Amino acid sequence: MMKIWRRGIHQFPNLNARSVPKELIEKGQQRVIDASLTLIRERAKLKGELVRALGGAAASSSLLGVPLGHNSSFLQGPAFAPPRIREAIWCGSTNATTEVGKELNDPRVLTDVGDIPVQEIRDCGVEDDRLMKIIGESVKLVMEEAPLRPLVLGGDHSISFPVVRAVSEKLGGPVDILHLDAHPDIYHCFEGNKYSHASSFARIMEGGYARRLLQVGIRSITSEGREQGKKYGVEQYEMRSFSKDQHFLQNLHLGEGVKGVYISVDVDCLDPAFAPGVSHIEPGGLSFRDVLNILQNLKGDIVAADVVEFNPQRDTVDGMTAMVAAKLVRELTAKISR
Ligand SMILES: [Mn+2]
Repeated sequence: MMKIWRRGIHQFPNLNARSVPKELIEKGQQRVIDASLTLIRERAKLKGELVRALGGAAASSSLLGVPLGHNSSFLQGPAFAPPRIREAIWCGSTNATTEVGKELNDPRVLTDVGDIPVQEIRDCGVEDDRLMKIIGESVKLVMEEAPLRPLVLGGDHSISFPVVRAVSEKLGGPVDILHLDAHPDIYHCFEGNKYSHASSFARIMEGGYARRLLQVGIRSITSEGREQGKKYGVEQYEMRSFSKDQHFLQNLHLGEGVKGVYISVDVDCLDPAFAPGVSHIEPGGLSFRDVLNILQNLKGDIVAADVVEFNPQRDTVDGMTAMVAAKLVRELTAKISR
């Protein structure tokens, strides 16, 4: 009975779509896409005007949520992460000052342009080729409003590809990427999906959007992951040799001679003891302080960043991982804004 019912609801969209003329569907999709971009454009404009009116900011973090989970190979919970992260940033259990003394209440340090309506766009049948372009366009709309710089809330890791592509296209050249993750996410194609969250860095490297890619925290890597890493000249720092690499990684200087530095933080770079609310529990990871040491000591112009793969459906009842993801966002904010 349950099986028939499930099959039933999934067939409804197809049945309905068949009775609607193709042109009408395309027109409807375009209207939804235009409305979505208008939403981001106007919000970015509003926040940009505010920050410029206050004056004095050369670079300013602006949150952009990308609630997308369908390119995950396992669980789709990261689609629900952006509102949970915002809630934890402002929950009041801690103050609004970052460790290095930046005030998050100051719009010149942090603003928020809201979420891309990913679900609404997908509901009208828009496929991933187009959805990825819409995500990229949204990132560019934020970058239009200097001094705003996008701090993207995922979402599964597939979103890093369109975000990095947009950043590189907008700045007119490649960036250096610091990628913290248990996994290299560099399969040429995972389970038939070129946009898989396990393939985002293959797309980034083949597109030439990064000069250097440093992957830190790696402890779940297949032979394909290593071969792909070699093919693209990726600097893969595995956890098994972290004690040896630690000093180097906690004193990085990136982005010179390119357009800047992009930081991508998969929450599962952390040991599950620190962040249990992720889809892929992978023991033997970084401590929260390891990550902060890497981020806080990094020298370079951070042009954009993302925090991805927090899965609220796997979090503890008190939302511990939401707080962890929020603190990563807070400290990245401090890193970007000046
Ligand atoms: Mn990962």
